Amino acid sequence: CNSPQKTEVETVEEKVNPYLNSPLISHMYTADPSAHVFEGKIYIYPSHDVESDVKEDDSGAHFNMRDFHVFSMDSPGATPLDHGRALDVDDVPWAKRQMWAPDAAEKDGKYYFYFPAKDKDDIFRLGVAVGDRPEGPFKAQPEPMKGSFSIDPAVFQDGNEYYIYWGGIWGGQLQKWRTGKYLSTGNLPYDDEPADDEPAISPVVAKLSADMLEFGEKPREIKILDQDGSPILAGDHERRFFEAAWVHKYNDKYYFSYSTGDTHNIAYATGDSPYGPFTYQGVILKPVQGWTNHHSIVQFEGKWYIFYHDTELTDKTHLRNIKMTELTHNPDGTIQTISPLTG
Ligand code: FUB
Repeated sequence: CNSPQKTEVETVEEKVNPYLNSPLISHMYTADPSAHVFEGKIYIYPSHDVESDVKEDDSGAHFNMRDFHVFSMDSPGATPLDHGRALDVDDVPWAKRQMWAPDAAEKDGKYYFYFPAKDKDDIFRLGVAVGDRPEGPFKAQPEPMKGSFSIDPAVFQDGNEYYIYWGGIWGGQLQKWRTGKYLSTGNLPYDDEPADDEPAISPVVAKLSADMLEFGEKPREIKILDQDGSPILAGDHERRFFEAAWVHKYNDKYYFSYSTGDTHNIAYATGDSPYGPFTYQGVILKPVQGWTNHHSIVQFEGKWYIFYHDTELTDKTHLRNIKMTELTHNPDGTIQTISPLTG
């Protein structure tokens, strides 16, 4: 409709918060969107949420996903194209269940798809699958990445180097690896956390091997520090790392962003190296509808965007829908906070 009144309203809305609050995909449930620009388009690698008969619990067993679809968008605001199933749990020899938040990277014209899943012993591992196109299909490696554990892999390319970040506490099992081996002392997902006055559990980073299929070095813990240089503590639930690691670079600074889990924020910390340490700066995205909060940040044609999810379509915490909105870096390098529930 070309009526002058409608045009005026649309212009105002666009200036305030373009795209915010519209599910990008509604023919299936999607979450944990990792977005990248490949071949001049935005490609989105989300989880594919499904209903299943597994009962809800604090370890997230009801997030019982089986496969992945890849989506592409010509530009922000366009309807994403569903490229169909890119990988199924039945095609991953080592994986049993819970195909959680994935990511992807491109190197020398090949595409590498990284995903967590529980192995036959119900321990989360990270897998890689390889394809010739950004949308897949991807062929999984027969074994998980050597020495891998926990969830939510995210790959960041810095020049010719590729870094993989990962980890998630509670259902993501990161706290069970504190000794270097999987050690579970109780049945509750929070049983193996440090005491409140100890440093919080660290997310992990490793450079990828040249063939992109394994860690290229010993994984390192990432330090997230307070402004005074002291570590964020395990009891500081408003600020400590929970899951959903993501890294982007802006004006030569590295931004490590993550979910605070049970306080539902996407927080961020900045540093001078992809390995950290990172100093806590604040909140990028306040809680969304639904328990989980998980995002990615990408630059497209000069503007920055955050992809995230909520439960607008279902109001069920395990049946989510992805969204996107613009993200603004202030002149001093801080990021403007987005409040999805209040606009
Ligand atoms: O989608 C399953 C899990 O929920 C992800 O791995 C977490 O980051 C949370 O979003």
